[in-house]
Amino acid sequence: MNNKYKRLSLSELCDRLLQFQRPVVVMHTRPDGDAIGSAYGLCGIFMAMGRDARCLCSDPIPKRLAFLNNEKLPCLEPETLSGYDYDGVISVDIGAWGQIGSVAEDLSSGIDIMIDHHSKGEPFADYYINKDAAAAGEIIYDIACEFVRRGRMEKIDKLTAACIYAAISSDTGCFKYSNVTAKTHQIAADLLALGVPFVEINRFLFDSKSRELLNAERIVYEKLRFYSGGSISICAIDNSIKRSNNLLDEHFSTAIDIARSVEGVKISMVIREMDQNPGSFRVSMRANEDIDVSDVCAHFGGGGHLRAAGCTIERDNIEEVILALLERMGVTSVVAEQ
Ligand SMILES: [Mn+2]
Repeated sequence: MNNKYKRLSLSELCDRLLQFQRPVVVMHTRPDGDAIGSAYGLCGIFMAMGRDARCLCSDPIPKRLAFLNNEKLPCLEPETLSGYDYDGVISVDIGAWGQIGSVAEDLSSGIDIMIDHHSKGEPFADYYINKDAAAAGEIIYDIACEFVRRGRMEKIDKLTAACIYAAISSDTGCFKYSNVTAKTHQIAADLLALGVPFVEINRFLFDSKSRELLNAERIVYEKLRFYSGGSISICAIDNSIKRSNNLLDEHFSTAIDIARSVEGVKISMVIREMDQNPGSFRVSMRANEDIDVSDVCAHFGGGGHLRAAGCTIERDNIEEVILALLERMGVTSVVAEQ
C-alpha cells in the first residue's frame, strides 16, 4: 500500500474525526445501501455530537434507497458544494479515487480521511481500512461505539442505528453472503436491541419492487446467457434495451442476483451500458465459490472483493465487452450456450 498516507487505528480515526465541526461525508458513484447507510450513519454520529455534517454523492440517491434519506440527515447537492462552508471531507465505502465521481473536482483540498472495507485499492488519504468488515457500516458502528465509550455521545440514536443496519444488511444480502462474520451478527443484534425497524428496512431493501424493476427482471430472465458449460452466466443490458423498455440503469439493480442464482453457475456478470455515457459499460461480477473475480476486474481498472467486484470498460458495443471479459477469464468458446 501507498505509504504516503497514514494508516489510522480506530482510536486515531476517532481523534481525527473530532477535529471536524462541519465535515462532508462523501460516498461513491452509483451509491448502494452500504454507501448511503454508512454516510448517513456517520453524519448521524456527528450530529449526535453537536456537529453539523452533510452527505455528498456525485449521483442521485436511487429511489429504491430513498427511504434511508430524510430531513434529519441532509444531503448536499453536488452543485452547491462550492458555496458550502465545510472543514473536512471523509469518504466512506470508497476503495479508489475514481469512484468519487464528478464531485472529486470540486473537493478543493481533496479527502482528509478514507474509511473503507474493500480489500484492494489505493489509499488516497489517511485511511482506516478494515477488510474484515462485511460492510462499511460495521466500521461506522465501531466508530459510534468508540464515541459512546468516550462519552462524546450518550447512545446511538434510532435513526443512525437504522442507517447502519441498512448498510450492513445491504452489503451482506440480508446476512447471507460469505462476508458475514460472527461480529456482523453481533452488531445486528446490538442494533436490533436499539429498536431498529429491521422488518421494514429489509422489506424495502430486498422484498419491494417497483413495476420498472419487475419489468427489468423479466428482461434479465430473457437475456441471460451461459458460457463454459453453464458455469458462467452473463446478462448484457445496453442502452437500446433500456430505451425501448423505458428503463434506467438503476432498475437493473437485482440483475446480478438473478444471474448468480442459476444452478451450476460459479461466476456471474451483469454488464450495463451507462445511461449518460454510451460506450461505457459497467460490469458487476460475483463468484459463488472462492474464485477471485476482483483480479479480472482489476485488470480492467476496477476492483472490489474476492467474490464481488466491478469495473468499467469502454468499447464500441456490449458484445465486445463480453468478448474482452471472456478472453481475460480464459474462456475458449465465446458462443453462448442454449
Ligand atoms: Mn460496501
